[in-house]
Amino acid sequence: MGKEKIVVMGMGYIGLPTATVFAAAGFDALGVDVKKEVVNTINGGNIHIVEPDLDIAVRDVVSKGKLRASLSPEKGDVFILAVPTPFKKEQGDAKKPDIAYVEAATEAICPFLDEENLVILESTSPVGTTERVHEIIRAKRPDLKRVYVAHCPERVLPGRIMTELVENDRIVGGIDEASAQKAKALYKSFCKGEIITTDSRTAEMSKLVENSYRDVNIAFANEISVICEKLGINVWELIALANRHPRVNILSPGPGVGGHCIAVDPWFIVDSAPELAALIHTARNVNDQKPHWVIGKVREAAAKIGGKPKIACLGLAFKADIDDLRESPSLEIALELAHSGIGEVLACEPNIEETQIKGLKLCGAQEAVEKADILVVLVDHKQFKNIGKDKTAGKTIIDTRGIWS
Ligand code: SAJ
Repeated sequence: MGKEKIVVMGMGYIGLPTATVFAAAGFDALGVDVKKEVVNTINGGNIHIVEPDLDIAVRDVVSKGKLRASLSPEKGDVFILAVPTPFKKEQGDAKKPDIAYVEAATEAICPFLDEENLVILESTSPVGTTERVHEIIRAKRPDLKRVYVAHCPERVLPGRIMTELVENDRIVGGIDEASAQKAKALYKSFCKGEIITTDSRTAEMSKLVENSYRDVNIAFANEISVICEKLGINVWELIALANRHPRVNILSPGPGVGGHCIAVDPWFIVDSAPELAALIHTARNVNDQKPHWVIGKVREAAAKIGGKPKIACLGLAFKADIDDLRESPSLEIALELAHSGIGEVLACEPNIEETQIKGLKLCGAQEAVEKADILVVLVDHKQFKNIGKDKTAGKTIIDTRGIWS
């Protein structure tokens, strides 16, 4: 495939790095976003998200004129949809996927499509969404005889995006064989991993299953941790021992599951086969319950101490050594404790420079640990691992990540 023009819809955690690696591979990339400030930031050679090495790569391709950002699409050879696929904010137990952004982005590119263009859906999507993209294109552009459509789900880990984009294997699912092959040839331009082709529904399900597999296994660890607490067993020692078995590999319990992927994607499977997805559904509920269990533990500890104890919430991000607060159970716990009035919350997030988050005043780790009566470890940030036992002596410790256990 020659060096063509690529239009990427959505300049978020996936769209921007993807447009950037294509631009670095020699393509002319246009990044489209609905937010003017995002477009301006990128055109200035800067980035609006925190991700190692992305800033250097963006500055480079923007300065060479290989990546531009715009509020609206243009004609191109390849169109990549990298927009959010959240669930609907409805009350109730099970949650429904919301593919409105995918539909809107597809409609937005339709006027710019030409014969033989390739359209790729990268957003994590419920099974059937790629076919829906194809349907919209056919309805809006009946004049086009041949447009190739494929799904190529992203699988990169936040914090390692620039490495994993290039090195991970990729699954490419076409609405037909020719679409899959065309998409495979495209990703070969920068992807060092193996590119495996299938149909679009299998590719969609594969991505959902990968994240659900992790969710179910974390739920197992979380359930074990709650049972161990009741039985007076140190769960971290227990897991280390059980993992000595050659075919056992229990993951780590925590305060709950956060981020925008693992806590969301399993619902897409539950929604598509509610009566068949009992395990996946239960795992979601187990992980969603864990923050409430942690809050209960803090309440018990506070009641034992009496009065209004000082409670240090160590870490607010959804996982270690990042600044991402999306769907973070740690932030949920800290906010709930602050609102409950059971004590004074000293919240601490070393990866964030702001002094306040959602009304929660932030302080340094040292100050929080020194002043607090109760230390709640919510994230296993490296800064907390180094806090010595002498600093925590005599305090009540609720260590949800096992860094001091
Ligand atoms: N967590 C635990 N215990 C563990 C592992 C994780 O409690 O043993 C928690 C974390 O603290 C965090 C959440 O789970 O709150 C998710 O963290 P993660 O590091 O497992 O995954 P994400 O959400 O950062 O990225 C995942 C990855 N998927 C898989 O590993 C199967 C990534 O490869 C995907 O590309 C990404 O979701 C995505 O975009 O879908």
